[in-house]
Amino acid sequence: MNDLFPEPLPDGITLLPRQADAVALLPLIDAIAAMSPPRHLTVPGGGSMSVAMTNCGMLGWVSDRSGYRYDRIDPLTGRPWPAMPAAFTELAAGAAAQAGFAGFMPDACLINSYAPGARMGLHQDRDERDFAWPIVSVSLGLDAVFLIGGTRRADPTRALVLADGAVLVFGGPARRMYHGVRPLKAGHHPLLGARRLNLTFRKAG
Ligand code: MD6
Ligand code: FE
Repeated sequence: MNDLFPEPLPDGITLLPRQADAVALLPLIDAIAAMSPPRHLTVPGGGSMSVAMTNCGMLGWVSDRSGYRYDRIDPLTGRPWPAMPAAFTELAAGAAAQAGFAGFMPDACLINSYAPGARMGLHQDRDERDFAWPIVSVSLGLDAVFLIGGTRRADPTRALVLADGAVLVFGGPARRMYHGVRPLKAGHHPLLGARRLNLTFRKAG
C-alpha cells in the first residue's frame, strides 16, 4: 500500500513495486548515456528543463524552441539513438502484460535523470501515435513523489511515491491524465547516489 494514495489507483494505472533491478539496468543506462549524453532540453517557451534527458530505441522524444516531437536522430550527436537493450524491452513488455496490455512493443525509451531539486511539471503525454498503448515507467534510485491529476490541467492531483524498482503502467483512461513529479528531495541511494532515474517506454510511432 502507498500511504499517500490510500484509495485504489485510478483506472488504467498499475503499480508493480520492486519490479526493476537497478544493479542490472544501470550499466545499460550508462552505456546509452555514453553514446547519447543526458541533456537539459529547451522548451518552446525558451526555458530549459531541470530534468536531464536522453533516449534509446528507434525514436527519441525531444524538445526545442519549435516544439516537442519524436525523432529517429539525436539532435545532439546527429546520429540515431542507441538501440534499446533487450532487457529493457522484456521488462516493459512483461510489466505491460501483467497490467493487461499484452503485445506491448516499445519503440522509444525516454530516460530522465533527476538531481535534487529537479522536477517535472504537470503534463499529458500526447506525442505518441496510438493512445491505446500504455506508457510503462520504471523508477530507479531516490524516491519520487508522482502527481496524478485528471484530464484537465486544473484538476486536483493526488500523490504516489515511486520508489527504487517501481514500475508503473499508465494506460486505458489514465493515459490522458495530467501527471508530474515534485522536486526531488536530497538523499543517497547506494548505487545511484543523489539521483533518480526514470525510464518511460512508449509505442510512439
Ligand atoms: C517521471 N514520468 O516519473 C516522469 N509519463 O520522471 C512521466 O512523465 C510519465 O511516469 C507517462 C506515464 C508514466 C510516467
Ligand atoms: Fe509523462
